[in-house]
Amino acid sequence: MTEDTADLSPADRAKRAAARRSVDFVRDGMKLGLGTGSTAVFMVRALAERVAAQGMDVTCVPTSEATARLAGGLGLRLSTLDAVGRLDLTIDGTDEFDPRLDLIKGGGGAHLREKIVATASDRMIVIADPAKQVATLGAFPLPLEVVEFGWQVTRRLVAELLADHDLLGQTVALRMAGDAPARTDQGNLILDLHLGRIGDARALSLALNQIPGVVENGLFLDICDMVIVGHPDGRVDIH
Ligand code: ABF
Repeated sequence: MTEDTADLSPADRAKRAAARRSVDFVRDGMKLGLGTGSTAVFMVRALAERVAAQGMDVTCVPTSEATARLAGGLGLRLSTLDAVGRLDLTIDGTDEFDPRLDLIKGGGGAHLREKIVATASDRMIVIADPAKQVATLGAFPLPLEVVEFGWQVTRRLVAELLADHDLLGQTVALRMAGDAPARTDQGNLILDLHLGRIGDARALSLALNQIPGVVENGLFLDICDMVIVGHPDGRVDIH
C-alpha cells in the first residue's frame, strides 16, 4: 500500500518523510521496537511495506495497544518485550528534542512503555517534523504517569518539588479525555507539567521519579541516538 501524499498537511508530509527514511535503518532479522503517535503510524506503514516487498524477517514489539493493532493489522509479526529480551532498534516519535537529542515524550500518553522499550534497545531513532526541534526542553508540557491511588497527594508533592527546582507557579494539570480523566494503557492517570523551560532536566527527572506515586516521567535523557527530521518537500535532516 503506497500512500498518496496529495491530501496530507505539510506537517504530515514532513512526518511521513522522516518515517520513510527511518525504515532504511531496518535490517533483515532485526527485533524492533515500534513507537506510538501520528509520526509512528507513518513509520509502521512504511515498515510493513518494506517488509512485504523485500520478504524481510523482523519481529516487532509495539509500545501501545494502538500500535499493536495497526502493526498486527498490516501483517507485521508481533512479540512481547519479555519474549525477545533485547531489541536491535526502536523507532519512535517525540514531542520535543533538543541539541543533545534529549526528548520530551508522552503527549500521546504512552511514554512509560516507550521508555521501557527504548531502554531495552541497542539503538533508538526518533522521527520528527521540524516543529519538534527546540533549544531548551519544556515548552511542551512534561507528562507524568501516576497511579490513581492518592493522586491528589502526588500532585501536591510534584508541585512542591517544582518549587524546590525554581519552577514555582507552574501548573500541574490532570489530563482529561472528555469529561473523564485520561487513562494510560496501564490504567494509570497522567499529570501534565506546564513548565515553560526545564533548566536541569537530569535533576528534575531523578527527583520526579522518587515521588512514590509517580510511575515515570516523559523525559528521555541519553536514550536517543539519532533524530531524523522530515520536511514537507520530502527532504530529511539527520541529527
Ligand atoms: C509518541 O507520540 C509520544 O511519545 C509523543 O508524545 C507523540 C508524538 O506524537 P506525534 O508523532 O503524533 O507528533 O511518540
